[in-house]
Formats: sequence, structure tokens, C-alpha cells
Amino acid sequence: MSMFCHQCQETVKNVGCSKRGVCGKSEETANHQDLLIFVLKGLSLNYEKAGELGVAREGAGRFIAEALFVTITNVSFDTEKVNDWVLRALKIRDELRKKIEAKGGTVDLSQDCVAWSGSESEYLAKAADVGILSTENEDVRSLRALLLFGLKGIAAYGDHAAVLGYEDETIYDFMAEALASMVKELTQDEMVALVLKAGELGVTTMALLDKANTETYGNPEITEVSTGVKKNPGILISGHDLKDMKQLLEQTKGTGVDVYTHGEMLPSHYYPAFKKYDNLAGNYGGAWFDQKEEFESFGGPVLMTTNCLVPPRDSYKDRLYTTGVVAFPEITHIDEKPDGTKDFSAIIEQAKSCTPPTEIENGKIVGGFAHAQVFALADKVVDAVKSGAIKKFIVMAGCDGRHKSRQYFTDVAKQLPKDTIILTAGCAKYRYNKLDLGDIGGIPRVLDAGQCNDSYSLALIALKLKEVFELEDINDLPLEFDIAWYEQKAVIVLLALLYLGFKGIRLGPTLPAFLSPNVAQVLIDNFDIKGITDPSSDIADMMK
Ligand code: SF4
Ligand code: SF3
Repeated sequence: MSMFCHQCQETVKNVGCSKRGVCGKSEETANHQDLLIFVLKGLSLNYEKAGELGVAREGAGRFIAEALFVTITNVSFDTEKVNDWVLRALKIRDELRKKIEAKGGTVDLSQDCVAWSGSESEYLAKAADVGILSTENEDVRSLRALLLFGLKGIAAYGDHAAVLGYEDETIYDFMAEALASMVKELTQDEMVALVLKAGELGVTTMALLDKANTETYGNPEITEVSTGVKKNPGILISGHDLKDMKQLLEQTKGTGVDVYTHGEMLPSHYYPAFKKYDNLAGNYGGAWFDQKEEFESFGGPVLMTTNCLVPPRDSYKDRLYTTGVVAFPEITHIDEKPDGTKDFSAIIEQAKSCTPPTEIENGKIVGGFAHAQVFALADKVVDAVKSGAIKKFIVMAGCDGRHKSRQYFTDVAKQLPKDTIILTAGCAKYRYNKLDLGDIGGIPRVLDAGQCNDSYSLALIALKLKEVFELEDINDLPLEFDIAWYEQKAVIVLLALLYLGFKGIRLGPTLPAFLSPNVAQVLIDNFDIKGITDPSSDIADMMK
């Protein structure tokens, strides 16, 4: 058996993981995930057909989103659970077929992904035939990969919106259209068009999630978050799911247990609905890849709501919990109840018997600069640009990761001239959000909009500046991009930015392994995408 996965930035030699994932994903899990994608293509063909015939498809679109989310880097390491997703996908695919046939229609049985129904013992053998490398032409494979990985980002953000009750059928329809396209003979122009459409749907999805988050929890506000610890025992919550956060805060209220955020959960401090909880104690640690040390020293239970989970050490396995689509063998998983709520009482009880967290730092992080907060400061910002106090905005959003080469982003942040403002979102911020980079007339030099999906806020801020300065072209703004990527949510953020017309985006630490030379050239020719070089040269170029 072997595997092939090249969907994240840490893939082996920037080519592909072929024995085991650098992320810790096993061959079995990787192959089951490939099989899941294969079955989702068949499901999507039936979904399209059902749509043409007016056959009800309730639940199928949401299912596609959740199943794609399962395959994102650092979400599921549990082969059995992925196997269950394959079984459910086959069932939904075949139920759609029955409904289509009941209406007198037919499904395309010439497509293996529609017709195939092996027993579970055949899954691994089948997976070997249907993974990424089954597409022989390297440019077609590259365009399909770019589309698939962008879709995964749409799926994750769409799912976050859906858990809050915000859904948009056009997002599901596009996911199905795009998955189905991957088994059709399309021209390269048609494939490029679908990649660009993914960018458009990325904007739609991030806008929907922004609406879901802000209508449910209020607009993020400037907030100072402590990085120290208090005297009570605590629960650490990581990942991106704000609904889990809300339920955990509600259930811990008055129990004597504090809640600390980790990684991408830091921005929850910025929302009015969460700030009112006295037991929301602070942020513990940094980006996802340091979690082994941080979860160990935290000493209390840890709840992982989405990516990025790292295979845990034995020392804290008994106090690690997963929920949602996250899964790891032998780690307790908290399921959602039929009424949509989750019961975190077991975690809270365990926390009570734990010692308070060990302090690993004691400072503060300032954030909360999503669109509404920045618009409220618009006059100040515009005056600072007009007076020359702010020369450039540098968007440094995205992901953090393990590689030493990511020191580049810290060095850029430190070396940027003092008349620049860094706009950030996502866990990339941990490379510089604890540095004292000062302010410009009271405006902090690092403006953190929130989670990676809040890159949408950064785009809105740019569009607002374009309007205020009455510019024809968004690329005439004093704005540069120096984006860090790791997993597939960053792929959709990138495609969304391209769709919005931004050009000249720098991407690092490496360009994606899944871009063939020709596809990379298309992005360079049409969007002036570039890789990072070294901090001084890139800063000199950005400050031109
Ligand atoms: Fe390798 Fe990344 Fe795939 Fe994990 S997600 S197997 S590290 S390419
Ligand atoms: Fe980070 Fe995983 Fe991408 Fe949401 S938590 S940005 S890497």
C-alpha cells in the first residue's frame, strides 16, 4: 500500500507525502479520504442530475460540505470514522439515484464514481486507483487539485456558517458542480474558469460566515487579551468553531472553571457575546504546531473543535477531546445531540480535578480589527494615509506552520518601516502578534481581523479604502500582500483575493506543490503571483 497527498505546504520535499503524512496522517486514513472524495464525485453527479429533474436533495449539499471538511489537513486521523463517511456518502449517492429513477430519469452509470459499490474489504484497493495521481496529465491534475483544495476551504467555512443556521444553496450547488467536473472532459479554459468561480464562491461563503458570526455574536471590537493564567482550573479550546465556544462558556459559567483560547480560537475574545463571560480567562500559547508542549503544560482538558490537531502525546491523551468533524483514534469525541447542542459536562468535571494551567507567558495581545471596527476608525486611518503617517498596508494573513523558513514572516514584520500597518487574520499572526511593533497615532501597527475566514474583513477594508480614495483600480491602493499558507482554507482565501482583483500577491514559504509549472505560470501571468524571497528584498519591493 502507498498513499499520495500534496494538499498542504508541509508536504514532503514540496512534492508529496507518499508513505505517511508529515502531519501524522496514516496511509490508511489518506487512502480512505481519497475514496471519500471519489464517492463524493459520484454523489455530486447525481446531485446535479437531481437538480435538473427537480428531485429533492435535502441534506445532500450540507453532507458534501462536511465530508470535504473531514479531508482537510489536521482534521481527521481516524480511519474508521472516515470509513463511516464513505458509507454515508455511498448511501446518499444511491438514495439520490433511486429518487432520480423514480422520476423517470437516469444517472450516468458509465461513471465509475456513480456505479461503483465495493465491499469495505475492497476500499483500500479501490482508493489506490482513484487518488490524485489517477489523473495522468499533470496540468489537468494540477487544476483539479487547485479546485478541490479551494473547495475544501469553501466547505469548512460553509459548514461553520451552517452550524449557526446560515446556509446558501448556491454554495452547495457549486461544490457539486466542481466535484462533478473532475470526472468530465473539460478544456483547460473551462477548468481555469471553475477555479476562478471557486474564488467567487469563496467570497460568497466568507461573506455568509461573516454575517453568521456577526449577527450571532456581534461585531468584533478592539480587545486586549491576556496571555497569562489565573488561579482556577481551566479548559483550553482550539480550532475555529464559535458555536462550540459559546456552548462551552455557557456550560462552564459559575462552575469555577476558566476557559482559555488556543490557536485560531483567540479571536473569539473580540466578540461582544463572548466578552461578557467572566470565566473567559485569556489565550494560552500560539499557533497549532506548538500544541504538544502547550497542551501538556496547560494541565487541564483541551477541546479541539476543528483543524489543526496534531497527533497527541500519551501524556495528555486522557484530557484531549475532539468534536465536530475532528477525530483521532481513542480520543474521546463529543457528538452533537439531535437538538444541535453539545454536552461538555464530562470535560468540565475533569477540569475541576486538574491543577490550574502552568503559566508560559504573561503579556497581552490586541486584536478585534474586523471590518466594522476598522470602519469606525476610518477617519483616523484615512487622515493618517493622507498625512503620510501611514505609507503602506501589508496584508500578512494566512496560516502558521512548523518550518523554520517561516521565521521570514517574523523578520518581515520586524523590519518593515515604522510607517506601515500589518493587516492580519488567521494563525499566521502568531509570528508577530506578540512583538511590540508600536502604533501610528494610536493605530496599532498590527491589526488583527480574526480567524483565517476573516480575511474577508481585510478585503472589505481594502474595498472601503478604494472607495474613500476614489480609485479606479484596487491595485492602486498603498496595499501589498505577503501571505503565509499551510492548509486548504488558505487556498480558498487566495482564490477569493484573486477573484476580487488583487494582483501581485506574495505567497510563502513555498508555492504549492500541487501547482504544475504551467498552472503556476497561468497564475503568474494573469495575477502576478510570486513566491517570497528574503525579507529585505521583499520589503524593498513592497515599499517601492
Ligand atoms: Fe502530507 Fe500535508 Fe497531506 Fe498531511 S495533509 S499527508 S502533511 S500533504
Ligand atoms: Fe491555522 Fe490550521 Fe490555517 Fe485558520 S489553524 S489558519 S493552519
